[in-house]
Amino acid sequence: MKKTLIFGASGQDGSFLSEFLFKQGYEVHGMVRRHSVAENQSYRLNGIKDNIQLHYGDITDASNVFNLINKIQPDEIYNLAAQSHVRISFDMPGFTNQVNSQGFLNVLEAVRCIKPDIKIYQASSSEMFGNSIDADNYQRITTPMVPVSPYGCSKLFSHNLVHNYRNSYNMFIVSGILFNHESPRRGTNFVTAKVVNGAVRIKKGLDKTLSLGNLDAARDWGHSKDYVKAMHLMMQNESPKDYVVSTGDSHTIHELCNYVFGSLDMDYKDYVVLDKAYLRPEELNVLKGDSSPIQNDLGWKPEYNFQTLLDEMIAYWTKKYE
Ligand code: G4F
Repeated sequence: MKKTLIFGASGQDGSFLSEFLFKQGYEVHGMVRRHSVAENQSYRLNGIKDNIQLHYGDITDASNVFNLINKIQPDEIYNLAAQSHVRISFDMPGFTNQVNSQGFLNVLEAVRCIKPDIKIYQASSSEMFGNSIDADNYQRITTPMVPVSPYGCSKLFSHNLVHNYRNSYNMFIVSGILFNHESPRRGTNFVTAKVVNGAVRIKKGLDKTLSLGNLDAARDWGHSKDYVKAMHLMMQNESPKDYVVSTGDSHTIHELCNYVFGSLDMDYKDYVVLDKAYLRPEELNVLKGDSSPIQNDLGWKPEYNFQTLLDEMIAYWTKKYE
């Protein structure tokens, strides 16, 4: 039985990946941070709590990371631990860097010293591209990476470490450049879940308006369930290779609001108000990824599209308020 250790197991992706790997026959271990409200620590893992071994820890604690890897001796490590909110990274650049950059370095150093043949997946991000875009309006692995947020900069540091450690020590490390991916498990301070939750609350008479920031930005949104399968496929590749994971379909926040409010028989223009607090000092304007290499090489294909993803989220939040 293969053993896996997931850093960031209690997040959206960590919880879907835990379920997926357990079904694939893995012994699944997850590191979770201590939270003062115990229920908030691992509620996304409720569906798999009997089949995952959870360990308290924090990726910024090098000795903790070392001891855990040494104890478990996993075959595969997935690093999904992050301060993952781009706007908040402007408020907390130091913490973002500690978790997203130093944290990954702690994992790499521990693996290099303990068992360098452990395979490592690093959760990289389309935020690393910043406002670079190819002439055909897609971002791909060769598009220059010029991040526009402390979050993007911290992810680029770790993306570069993937290549540095792969080349220096012949380790199997892959970087998955994932575009935005959502689900009913998405936190409500990310725009898809915020819009869906907000629209449902307005429909139910619980709120009157929804405050948002920049409505002109465009994102390539996929489903987290599809994207964790891509992570696993990349780890089964013959040799380590980085891939872009995306749908290739991009929509503005206006279009997102239009679809969600429209599905609930409302016009978003009657309810959405602009609040400067949600604007970013520097914005990434358009994301649209070319995932043809992972589709051609590894046979990955997303099952969800923009509409089916949002339909699932709308159904989830509607039921939650019943
Ligand atoms: O949902 P978001 O906060 O996601 P963002 O910044 O694109 O980052 C997500 O995707 C990255 C991959 O590219 C991940 F690496 C990262 O961890 C995260 O998962 O914002 C999406 C867009 C932005 O342009 C933002 O300015 O929505 C715009 N927006 C407009 N009003 C808003 C709001 N975003 C949030 N969070 N809240 C608003 O009120």
